[in-house]
Amino acid sequence: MGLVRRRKEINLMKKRLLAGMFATLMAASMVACGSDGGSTGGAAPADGGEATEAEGGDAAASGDVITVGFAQVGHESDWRTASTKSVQDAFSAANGYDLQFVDCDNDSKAQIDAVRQFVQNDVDYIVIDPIVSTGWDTVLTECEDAGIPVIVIDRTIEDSDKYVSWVGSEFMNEGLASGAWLKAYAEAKGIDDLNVLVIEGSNGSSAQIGRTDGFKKYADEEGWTILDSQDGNFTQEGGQQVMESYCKSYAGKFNVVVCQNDNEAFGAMDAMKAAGVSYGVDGDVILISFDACKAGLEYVQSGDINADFMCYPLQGSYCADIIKALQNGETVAKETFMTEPWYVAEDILPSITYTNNAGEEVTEDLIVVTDAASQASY
Ligand code: GYE
Repeated sequence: MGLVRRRKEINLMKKRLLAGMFATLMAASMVACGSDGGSTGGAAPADGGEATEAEGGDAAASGDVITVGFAQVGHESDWRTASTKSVQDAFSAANGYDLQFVDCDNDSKAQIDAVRQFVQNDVDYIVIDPIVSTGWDTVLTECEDAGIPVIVIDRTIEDSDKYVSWVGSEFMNEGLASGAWLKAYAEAKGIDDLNVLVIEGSNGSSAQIGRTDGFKKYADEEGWTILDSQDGNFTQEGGQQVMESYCKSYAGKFNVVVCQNDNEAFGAMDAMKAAGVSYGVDGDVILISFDACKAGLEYVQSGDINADFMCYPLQGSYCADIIKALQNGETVAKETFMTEPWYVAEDILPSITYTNNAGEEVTEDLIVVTDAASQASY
């Protein structure tokens, strides 16, 4: 018997048990709202445990379609478009999946509602890219009680561990990378006074938190001035709006702009151009970005963006591998980290050695962007 079918039977038993308990509570009366009693009273083990039992059987191979609910952040950036396509490709009908896809449009409440709807729909697995990193434990407990394994991709969840596995990036390292590069670059160019404007990603997302904290660590250590740091919501429009206001408030006072993703950098470039501020390799402002999507790397190649730190979005196949492993009763890693190269416009520093968030000293090559590099990106 396939794992999916077996889990569904266990779910049915759990549901009957919960329904029975609820009826008993109601009969015993005085219980105003019995839902909590039901969810905490179930004797069945968590489904994450069941998923790691050596059960064997591939649902797709045995003809069972595996239903996956995916609560995606939204559609704010090139990164996101690539992420969505990667998950849709991995969980295609041809691969034996029925994918229920919800674009949550950067609305945390809509995302929680989407997950609850997946539980109602009794999907086999739930995949979440969490818009914000907190506020998850209640709904993940509901998934666990329903016996549905949750896989988290990209951004992290900080206030619950009720998921089977996470696949994504170490955002703190991305922030540290940008600081380590700026330190070395400024030294190489003889620039000793750094006045920085930061355009942050969506506040409360782990991507924004890690990139902000990692860069700030260097800024604090090196005594750089961070003039301002505002939310650009990971969009081109947001980047442009924040930069327009920065150009007015800090005219002539800044020489570094850090955009926490490429789309914000595209908007910031438009705003600087309109305000007559020059940026990039031949400009007055050093422009740093994250993601290294194809369009971002083309701007590095043309010298408009000085450095771009890759965040790798093609996580769909990793996610499908996790589900296959669970189907086969194998144990899966709790965390899988993406590898993320650093891209630069100028050939002046071959590599940079820095201490990452795990306290390890690592040397990263700096890749000078060529046609091949930009065209190979997503
Ligand atoms: O950098 C940005 C997107 O969560 C890592 O979200 C992701 C970020 C990515 O909108 O472009």
